[in-house]
Amino acid sequence: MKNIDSYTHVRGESVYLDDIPLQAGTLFAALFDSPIAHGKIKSLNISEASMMPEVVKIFTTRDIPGENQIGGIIKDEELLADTQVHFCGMPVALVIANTDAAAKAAVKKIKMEVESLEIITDPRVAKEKGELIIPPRTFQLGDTVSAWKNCDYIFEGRTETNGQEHLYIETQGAYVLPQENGALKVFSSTQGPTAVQRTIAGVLGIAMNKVEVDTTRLGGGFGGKEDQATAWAVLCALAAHDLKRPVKYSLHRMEDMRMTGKRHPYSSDFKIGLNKDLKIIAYEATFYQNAGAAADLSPAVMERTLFHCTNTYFIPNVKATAYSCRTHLPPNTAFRGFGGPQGMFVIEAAIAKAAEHLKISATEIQQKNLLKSGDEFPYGQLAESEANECWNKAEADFQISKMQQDVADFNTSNTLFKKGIAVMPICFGISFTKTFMNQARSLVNVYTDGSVNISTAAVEMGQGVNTKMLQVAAKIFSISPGNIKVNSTNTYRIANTSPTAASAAADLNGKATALACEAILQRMKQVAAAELKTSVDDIKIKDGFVYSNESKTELSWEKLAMLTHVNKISLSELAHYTPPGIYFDATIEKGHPFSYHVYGTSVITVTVDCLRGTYEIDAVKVVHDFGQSMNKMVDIGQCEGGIVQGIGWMTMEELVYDKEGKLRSNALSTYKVPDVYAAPKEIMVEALETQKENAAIFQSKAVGEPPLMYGIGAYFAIRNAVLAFNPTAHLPFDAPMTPEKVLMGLHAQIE
Ligand code: MTE
Ligand code: LUZ
Ligand code: MOS
Repeated sequence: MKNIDSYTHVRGESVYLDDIPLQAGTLFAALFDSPIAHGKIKSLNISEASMMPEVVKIFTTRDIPGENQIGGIIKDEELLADTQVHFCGMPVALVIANTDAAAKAAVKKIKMEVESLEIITDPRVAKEKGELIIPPRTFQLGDTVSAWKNCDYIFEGRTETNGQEHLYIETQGAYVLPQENGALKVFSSTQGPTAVQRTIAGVLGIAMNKVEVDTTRLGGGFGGKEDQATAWAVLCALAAHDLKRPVKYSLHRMEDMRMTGKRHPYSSDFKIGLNKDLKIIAYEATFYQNAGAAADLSPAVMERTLFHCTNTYFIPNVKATAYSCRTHLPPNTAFRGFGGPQGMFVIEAAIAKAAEHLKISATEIQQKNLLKSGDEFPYGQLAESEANECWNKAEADFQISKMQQDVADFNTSNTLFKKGIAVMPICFGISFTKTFMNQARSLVNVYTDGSVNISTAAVEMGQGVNTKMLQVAAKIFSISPGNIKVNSTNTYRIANTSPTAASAAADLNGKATALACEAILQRMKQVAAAELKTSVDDIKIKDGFVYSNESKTELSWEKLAMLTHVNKISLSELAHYTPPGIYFDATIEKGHPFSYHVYGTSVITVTVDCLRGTYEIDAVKVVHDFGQSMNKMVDIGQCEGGIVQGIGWMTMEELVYDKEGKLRSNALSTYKVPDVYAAPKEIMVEALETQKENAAIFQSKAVGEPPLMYGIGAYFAIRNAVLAFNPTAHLPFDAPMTPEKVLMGLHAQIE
């Protein structure tokens, strides 16, 4: 089934936040944000700005009726700076004007004097100074201290992974309409409508039941709107509540890049020990997460780094410690993979280092240590592994060894161009690691004409979740998809929602939708049985008609809907779903946090131009564990997008903050994302054929985040190509592997 949005997307008819027709009297917002990363506010002068034509009001902390607080996990983030600024881009004053241009012009007239305080941008420095968001956490399995003795080889090293700009096509924004009795209707481009609702209530000091948040779809979120869509909606709500007029704020791209947090940069240390058979005996890692100036989702992101620190390998002795370090960057946030990719890069770097010193291919170490079913993760859960199945199918379908030989042959006969190859096996846990967040509700209404309306907590952001919700209802009711509509996500229809995140939206909301549909179907079957004078067990609905004892009747789905209503039986159901069997005890850091894991193996080949330092990604070939995909087009689209996004993070997207904490890569002229030319020449995604049971909706495993991590292979493929040119190249494990770094690496020697 095609993505149900494809028709309106192609025709430009899909409605995003900026497409909502404006009510008469709508006001526009703009922010004065801090130009300095850390300091005491000495004075804030808004008088000249207030006198500007068309300016209606300028809001500062003094105008906040409730709490000046937007922190989700920890209440450590002010909406508007009060006495201090903590990062460049921190909101300080909100200008409301009759036009967008007037609001922006007035911002330029605001003057702030700041007494500078020390600026920290490096997470290791923050850790040394005791600037931690939460106490450190350690995951442990076996005993590394005694295991080192049994290792024949031990390698140590350090890695850096940089942040990543989300670059959703639709920037952040919100539009708030005041309603009667002090209520607000909020249109927000958010992955988390409930977080927006709760935070508006807190900042305004009103009850959550007065805040209706509605989200039709996002032009991409990628985690950047899980938490960080909230501030803009709250600012609009603050003004709309006060002025009793509609208020809109849709960020300019440069404002968005400057003011919002990104994927967390990490600096990490590793120590890996292997025996003669290349079994990894012990692994230690220390992660320094650059959280930025406030917690945001950093504690949860840090936790997932620990969960994924051994990627898809079984290592009997592990000790991994993570620090969430407070710096003066914008608070960093969720980004596809949520700390997992950062953890996985480090173990892959450790394996690469071992392989390079042992003069073997990293694939030998990787393959020997893949998880088997029953192996224990460092957090206590036992694997139901597809790691070997994916690797073996990749070997069978793509002939990895032959590909490696072809690369070696090419490299012997070419001097200025070198090819590189790397294999990247992945394993990603599905569930929110905060166990209570794994719940969802779905409201299904069947109308008397047989048409169906579904509301869930899932937010459509291009990942196709609405299409999947529709498929669930179409399959259970056995009616035409054309008879079903999926509603916008709305906190008045579905309350207390988890954000659409953790790749879990289709599972959680799909299973809730399935429960709701089954309950309605059961009632309708009872009505049909009474009407046809047979037992419920003999009734089936197939392709829009009631079947009695396997034979088609005159009773259509539409007639049955009306008949059910006339019998005073409800055609609506609100169902609640929470996955069974997951728990985690943070006091011992053990449990069964994930419903299941998604596995896969990618093989990446690249060609490096050794004169220029430029490179091309030749091919990415993947065997991916879909379970049994309920929508191949959507799921392969998720793989392709994730792969390219992962390659971008690892190779070309270079986030640059200077020592003053100012973002230098603050526009698309200085921040390069993969375009169609930089994307791999070939992407091939093969499904691992398996009929095994799993906990996913219709056995169709979550697919949103895992494919991003295939992109990590691009880093190591390029590294291998550089080493083929210059075996003593100086190449620290410092991602992204930009053409500049490749060029320096190609021609520099290890000191
Ligand atoms: N795909 C598109 N097109 N746009 C997005 O913003 N976000 C990703 C992924 N795929 C995203 C996307 C992220 S970060 C997540 S967590 C999942 O989609 C969320 O949706 P799901 O739970 O329905 O997979
Ligand atoms: N968000 C979250 C996530 O709040 N908890 C998670 O475990 C998670 N995992 C991946 C992506 N977003
Ligand atoms: Mo995705 S990082 O869970 O929004």
